[in-house]
Amino acid sequence: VGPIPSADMEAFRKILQKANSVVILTGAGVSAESGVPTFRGAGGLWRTYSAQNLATPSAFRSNPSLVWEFYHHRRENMASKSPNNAHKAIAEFEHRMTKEGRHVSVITQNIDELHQRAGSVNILELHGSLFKTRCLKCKKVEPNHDSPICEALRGKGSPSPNETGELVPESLLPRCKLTSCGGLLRPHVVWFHENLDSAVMKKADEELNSCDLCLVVGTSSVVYPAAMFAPQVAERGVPVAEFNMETTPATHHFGFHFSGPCGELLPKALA
Ligand code: BJW
Ligand code: ZN
Repeated sequence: VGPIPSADMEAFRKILQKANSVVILTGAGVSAESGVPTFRGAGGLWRTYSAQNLATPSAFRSNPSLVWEFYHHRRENMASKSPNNAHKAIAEFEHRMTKEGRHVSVITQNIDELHQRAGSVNILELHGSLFKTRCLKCKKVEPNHDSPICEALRGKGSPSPNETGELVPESLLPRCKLTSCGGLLRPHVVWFHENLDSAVMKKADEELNSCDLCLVVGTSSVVYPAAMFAPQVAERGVPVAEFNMETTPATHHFGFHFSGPCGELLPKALA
């Protein structure tokens, strides 16, 4: 256990003003103020299931209909959600830094595309996207913002724990549009026990190894490998600042901890 991190915003801002390459690592907490539920907070269950139950290859193998209903619900839910002041502050910060010839990258665990919608450009999606599909047969990855993603899922996916809807037959779930293929599609997201995309991991490593300041925003820092990124940066002696409502198992690695909602903290920290 390291020393107690500082909450001195002026000291943080002095470092920020001199930084040339900044990594902003984000998690579900950055979207909480947009009304997107976090995984381990209130509202983190869908029906009676947690991410650990549904976000796995074995859940999809044994019940692709149930898993597609879960992702369909989350895709449809995003239509009424918008980027909040935290996403906006991050995007504006990147644009300002870029104009000054300095570098910012966002490494996000989120799959909701709210950073893109806020205007961030250098984004690495560690866990994929709600709005991409991957074909199990031909492996093709495609952007997909259709609502609903297929007719058979229209009106399905209610999160109510009492919901006992009929399963959708596999032939009516989202299918590959290549006529020669027609394979079953899956969400292009990273489930538990799956490896992260090696190209994305390589770019994330490059950003983490070359940054001279790191912000870690709204993540519980319990899911690997993302959980070790910011502690690794701190290990190199680079300043790391955590923005979270709570402390996390990683807090003691960091020089700064700012406690509160990131929609309020980041506009001040990055102004
Ligand atoms: C606010 C706020 C506000 C709220 N302002 N803050 C040791 C080493 C390596 C791996 C493992 C290991 N032990 C176990 C593993 C395996 C596993 C793992 O890490 N499990 C842990 C639970 C222990 N990891 C994996 O399986 C990974 N793959 C892997 O390791 O491959 C190698 C391997 C191969 C074969 C066998 C075994 C290993 C893959 C992990 C993929 C995670 N995928 C998910 C689902 C993505 C798709 C989907 O969304 O459905 O990603 S799980 C879920 O958790 C999602 C999130 O991105 C991820 C992280 O959650 P996050 O973002 O931190 O959210 P919360 O809810 O946890 O926290 C929110 C935070 O915000 C809280 O701190 C709040 O306080 C805060 N907050 N409001 C500021 N307004
Ligand atoms: Zn295909």
